[in-house]
Amino acid sequence: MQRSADTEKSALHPKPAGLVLQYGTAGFRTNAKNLDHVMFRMGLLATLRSKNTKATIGVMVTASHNPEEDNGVKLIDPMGEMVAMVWEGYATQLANAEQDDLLPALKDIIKREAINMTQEANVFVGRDTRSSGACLSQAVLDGVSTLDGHSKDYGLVTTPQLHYMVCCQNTQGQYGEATVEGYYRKLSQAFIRLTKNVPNRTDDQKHLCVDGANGIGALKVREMERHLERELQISLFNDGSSGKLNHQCGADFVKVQQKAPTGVEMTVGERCCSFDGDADRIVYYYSSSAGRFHLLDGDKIATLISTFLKELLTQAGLDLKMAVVQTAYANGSSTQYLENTMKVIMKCTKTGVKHLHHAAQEFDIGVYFESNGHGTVLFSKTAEQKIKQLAEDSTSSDEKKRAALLLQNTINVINQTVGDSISDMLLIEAILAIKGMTVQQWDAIYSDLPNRQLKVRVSNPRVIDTTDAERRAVSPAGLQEAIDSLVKKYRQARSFVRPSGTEDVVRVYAEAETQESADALAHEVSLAVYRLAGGVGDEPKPLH
Ligand code: NG1
Ligand code: ZN
Repeated sequence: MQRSADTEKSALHPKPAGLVLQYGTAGFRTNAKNLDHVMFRMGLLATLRSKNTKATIGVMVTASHNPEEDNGVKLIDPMGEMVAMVWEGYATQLANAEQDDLLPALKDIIKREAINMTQEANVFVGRDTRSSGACLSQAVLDGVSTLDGHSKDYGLVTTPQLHYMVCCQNTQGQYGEATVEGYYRKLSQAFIRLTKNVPNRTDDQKHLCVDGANGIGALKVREMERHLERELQISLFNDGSSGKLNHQCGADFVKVQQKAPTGVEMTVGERCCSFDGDADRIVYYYSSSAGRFHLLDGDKIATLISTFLKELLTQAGLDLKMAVVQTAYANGSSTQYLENTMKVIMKCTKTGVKHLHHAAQEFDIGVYFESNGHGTVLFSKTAEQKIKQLAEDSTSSDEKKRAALLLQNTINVINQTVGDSISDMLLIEAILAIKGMTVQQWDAIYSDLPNRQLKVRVSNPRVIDTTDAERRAVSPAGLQEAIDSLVKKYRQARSFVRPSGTEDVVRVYAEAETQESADALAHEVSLAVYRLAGGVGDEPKPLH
């Protein structure tokens, strides 16, 4: 951005004066009409990051589970992970610079990171199905070309697909081929290898209802289907042909409302799942004969996957350290079950995928899931090597070899870069097939404690400061004491509060022995927040 022509280009993507946005838990996210300048500037920033890392960087245009009118942008680092924390700071700085301050802001980043501007840059761009996506991703591409970076526009892809492409590109194809077809081939071949030899699998067992949230996941499931050779038979609902994105459907709706999405024809006992708007989350569910809705969220998914992996490790005789990483939102029953019955190493981190991802990297095998269904499994290089060696060892027993081969194909079905609805779906379907398990049997592994999530409006949510992976509040004064004494009133109760990283609210979580208790506790804690942390608007009302 030295030349006046470049300044002119940036003037084509002007910033509305005074608008302030924050690179939050999941990047920038707001109404699409306020994002053109942010996109252009993220194109500039991704180009700098690419020069800085000498690697390809990704820019995904999406607002995930939020309404169609919104949009957002996330930056992807070289190995397919979320962008490094300091660069989140640069992103905020750059997005908020007034028009005249843009050049100095860029120069500041270049200086601080000692970026060699003659270094080549390469940026991958993708977008979800939002109507604003085409224009906004063009703004990103304009930003990249302004700094003479190369770019590749993948067009409509899921968020995890773009993460995958970035990782493939930067590992020179070792992780896979950096094409959407390559992604389908790698995942579906692994899935077919996992399920093909499972005896007596009926068509009924191969059947799954998928709610595509009227988003990109639906399009991509359709494209992938022909690679699955009918080993998985999908009935796709909310495919975007008529309904509105994320409206009354999708993983977030199902998890938060604890009810079935509209538009899905569920028969009793049938296995169903919902993706979110950019296909990086998944939850499962079914309805029982009594008409009751049963949700299998990220905690149940982590339990199924880690149990399966632990059994395989035992059969293979491999001594690998496996852990499950959760957040404070994990249902207490899941933590209890994994820790005490399964004897798995448990970790709790702050909310936000990057925290879970980093914690999971510390183990040979790290299974991480947020309760909302975002998660994946990470395998260390050592783990992958040991598994490979065993699979190729001609002296090992049949049982060990079988376990090692299953582990190898499990690794290949997983998108290790980030949570991925499609990859997680294939993994879960394969595990259920191999274990000969119904969705009801999976659900019965443990029973969720009833819980409730509420939001409280306060003038500044940041007055709440937390510690211990967000499970305790250190400020404002008296709040934690108030929560502690409310929790004592109920059996098996737990509650915590934290400022949201994506909305201007305080989130309240409560769980207890009964739904009535969880609801009452959540309400009472909301009142404490309202009174002690500067509530605005009407006082929170009881739920019943
Ligand atoms: P916030 O708004 O910080 O609670 C929400 C989710 C996170 C994560 C991010 C990013 C809950 C309680 N919180 O964050 O888990 O997924 O959005 O999308 O589900
Ligand atoms: Zn998402």
